Amino acid sequence: MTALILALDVTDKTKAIAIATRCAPHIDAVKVGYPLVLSAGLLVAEELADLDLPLIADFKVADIPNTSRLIAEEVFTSGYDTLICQGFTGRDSVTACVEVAREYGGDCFVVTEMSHPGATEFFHGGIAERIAVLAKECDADGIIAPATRPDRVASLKLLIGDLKIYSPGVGAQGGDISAIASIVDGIIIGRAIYDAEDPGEVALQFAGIRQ
Ligand code: OMP
Repeated sequence: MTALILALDVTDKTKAIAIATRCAPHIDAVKVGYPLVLSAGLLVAEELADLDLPLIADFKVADIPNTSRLIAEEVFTSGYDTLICQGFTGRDSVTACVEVAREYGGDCFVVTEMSHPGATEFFHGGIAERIAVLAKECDADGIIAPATRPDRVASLKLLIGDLKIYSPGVGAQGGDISAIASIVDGIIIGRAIYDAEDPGEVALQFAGIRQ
């Protein structure tokens, strides 16, 4: 079954935890990124641990190998299960993230092509394809690919063998879950759930559609 991943981009920690708690029965993982961590700290992971769901740290790490390694170590020692890094930084930086993930028994996902309109400016023209191949060669666990462009996800999928695909862009960015759910391993959804009047109910609805 395709995983439903809540993007918890909520900067009020109390509200974030309340939303995640309401959604927890209907989701398979929680993704935390800069919005929540910059307001609540990296150790918000400890407070989310009670949910008993995998925690994904979305820092889209994009630095030199040494800095990427240091960031990855902080992430995994703080209780996160998966790290998201950018792939355009090249083989050595991606390898640094994957190696740290392995050291801690975690996973590393590599962004191949982003979901927003501006992403076509630089990711198209063969770059996303090269990053997808790189992710596979670096032994990453999966790629991030855009639900806003299901045809692109299908193309990238042909290049990655058994690597997984997590796909953001459903809902607020215009992507349709039913167009993408059957070809990816996880759907990442933020605003459509956390901005809803009843986030738990909306998470339940998405959980029903993605099957
Ligand atoms: P919503 O647009 O609110 O559903 O949130 C999408 C989530 O996925 C946000 O946390 C984004 O930062 C993240 N994301 C994208 O939207 N597009 C990408 O290309 C990559 C990511 C990501 O790596 O998760």
